[in-house]
Amino acid sequence: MLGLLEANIQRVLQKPGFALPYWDWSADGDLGSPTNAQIFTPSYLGGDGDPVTTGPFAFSPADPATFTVRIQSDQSGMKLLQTHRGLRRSFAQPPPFGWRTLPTGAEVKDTLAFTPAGGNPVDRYDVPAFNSSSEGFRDRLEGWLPKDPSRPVHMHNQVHVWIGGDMAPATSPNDPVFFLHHCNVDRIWQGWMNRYGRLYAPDMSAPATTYLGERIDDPIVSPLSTGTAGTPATPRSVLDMSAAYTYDAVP
Ligand SMILES: [Cu+2]
Repeated sequence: MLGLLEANIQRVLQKPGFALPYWDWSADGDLGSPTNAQIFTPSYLGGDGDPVTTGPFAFSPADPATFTVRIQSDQSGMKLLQTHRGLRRSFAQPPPFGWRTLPTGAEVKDTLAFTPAGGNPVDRYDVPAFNSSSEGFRDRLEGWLPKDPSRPVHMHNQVHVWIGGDMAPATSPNDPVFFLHHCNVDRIWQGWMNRYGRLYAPDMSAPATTYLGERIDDPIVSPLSTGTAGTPATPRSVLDMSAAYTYDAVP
């Protein structure tokens, strides 16, 4: 999905060299007070508020071209509703619905170094039942693990929750910072693959009744996802993106 967005921005700008930037949120987590991070100044993505009032995504009702949110999820996250309003952010809210800080560089290192005991090398990536309780790199990076009642989310999830507002529900791509966040998640994944290899699970032996669309050679379930030749992307086809892009630095 990030590649599709990047390709469309390249087309609209007529700049084939345009690349989505990543936001290394752990560098701001290391600041201790990430509310003051440069990325949230008016010259970059603006600050927080309901609505956001600074930066390029500020809401100004008198301006017909102002940035607006048009779709939001309901409380359950299961239903999409129409709306017409400014972008919402609410930095550093208290737990359990918010989080005071961003993940740190030390936590990125811990996530990369995490090695489950025993098993096959691929078990480092993910293990059955491939859900939010599966001990492996995927759940660590997504931020479902380690399970800790006093600190329910980590890493990727923690960034969504720290920003809050529109970054919290399933419609979080409403906030442009979403894309910079997810480019960084992919960058950390690249750092992990540099260490351990291009490992992925589940493979095709996992039952399609439960895992169709998630197995290594399944087409990724999205009407929009296409590979480079117009064929559906699969997890295997996106394990090595070096033909499309590389990073200036990986953790
Ligand atoms: Cu996310």
